[in-house]
Amino acid sequence: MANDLEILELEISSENYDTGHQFLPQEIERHNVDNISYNDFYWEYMENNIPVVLCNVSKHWECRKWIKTPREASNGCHDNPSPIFNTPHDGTGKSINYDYLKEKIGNLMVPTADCNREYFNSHAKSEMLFFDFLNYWQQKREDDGPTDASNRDKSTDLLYLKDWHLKAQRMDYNFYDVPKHFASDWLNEHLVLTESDDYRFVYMGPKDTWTPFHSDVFGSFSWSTNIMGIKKWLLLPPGEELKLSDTLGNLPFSIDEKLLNEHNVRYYTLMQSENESLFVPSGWYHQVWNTTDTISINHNWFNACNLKRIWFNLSQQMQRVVAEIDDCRQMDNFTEHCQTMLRASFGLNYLDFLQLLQTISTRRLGKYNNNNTAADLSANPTPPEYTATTTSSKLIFFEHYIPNDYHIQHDLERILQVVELMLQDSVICDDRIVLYRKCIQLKESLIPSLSSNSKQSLSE
Ligand SMILES: O=C(O)CCC(=O)C(=O)O
Ligand SMILES: [Fe+2]
Repeated sequence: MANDLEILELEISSENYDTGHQFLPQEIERHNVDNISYNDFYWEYMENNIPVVLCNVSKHWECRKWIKTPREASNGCHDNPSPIFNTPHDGTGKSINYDYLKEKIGNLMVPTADCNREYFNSHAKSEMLFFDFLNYWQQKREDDGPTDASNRDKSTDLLYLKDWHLKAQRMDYNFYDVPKHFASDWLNEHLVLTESDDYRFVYMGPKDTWTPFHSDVFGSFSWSTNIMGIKKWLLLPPGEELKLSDTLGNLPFSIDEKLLNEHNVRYYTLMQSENESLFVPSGWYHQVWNTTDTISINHNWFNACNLKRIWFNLSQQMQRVVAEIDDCRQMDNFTEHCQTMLRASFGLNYLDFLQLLQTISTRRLGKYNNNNTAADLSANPTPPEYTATTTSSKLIFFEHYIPNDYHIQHDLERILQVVELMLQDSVICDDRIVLYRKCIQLKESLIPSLSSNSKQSLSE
């Protein structure tokens, strides 16, 4: 784990970057996490919306203790020394440390998906106790042995513990560190501050569990770090998925290379190993298979780089909602009704989005009034995580990172650009009372600070 008091600066600058081009690499590139700067990752991959793998990410994370190496597994630490139990499915001889997991986490309720059962274009979901899931997994290993996936029985359940908000449930358990490259995360910054649902997840799945074809919530980015095992990913650049849609515009539930080749789809195949983080850009459809027993941690998020895409998706979804209930336009509170439907279908409505932009800008505007540097903060550490009391003045992300001044200014500029777009939206223009006023207020709060800071940087 990183030193608790270590504060790192997230430094971006505008120099040497020709962004806005969509240059797709031959294959997904890999960088050692220590050899790619925050600035290079920011402009080359996040801003251009290109996938990349960062290697050696999780070597010091506490959650490495969730697995046992072959030496630990055979030195008598295991409760169950059966030979099959010690023949895991990842070919590396590693196995899951069930006892440690039970002791550290406790018997929480966890969400699971049955990968052998499709239910409304998803896998059938249920909840179970964590210990029951671990017992199921342990039993499955013993029953299956190192067999081939093709002759596996599809009529029994194949449970995948996924989308588990473990960090939110066990706030004091520091089992991982967000890599600095992924630390500009407005979604979780806002949600953790306001104590709302977050997008920080743990996944645990036996060999052959999988996630169907999808793109991520709101059109967000995701990062996924493998703690144990190997995942196979098929990833499609935005728009390529349309080649697979049927006459009604529906996309397939599941894909494979054969289907993609038949439809001339451009795609990437990636085998993601232990300790590697994949950056999944906005709007890239993907399907994922656990080719071995796998544990991973992931976040969904957005920031200045993909904010416009999120707004575009939100407004597009709003247009669909409005069209769906257009015959009720005369009813009282039509817009509010649409907002409720939007939140139900998209997970976010206009007010939620504005609220998020408000939090993000208030905290960054506050930074100008309380200009702490990384050195100040290391000498005088702040309380952990974002809590409701650390709002505007303490701009620290995930306990370790502070953005440089250029970063803050850039964030605010991008927010202003999106607010300008929002002010052209027909739903916002029609609702002069709430939404339009909020947009104007936000715009007015941003303009003085941005113009004075750009003047300041010009005179320097
Ligand atoms: O690992 C998985 O099963 C799915 C992960 C995923 O879809 C993502 O990180 O966006
Ligand atoms: Fe995903």
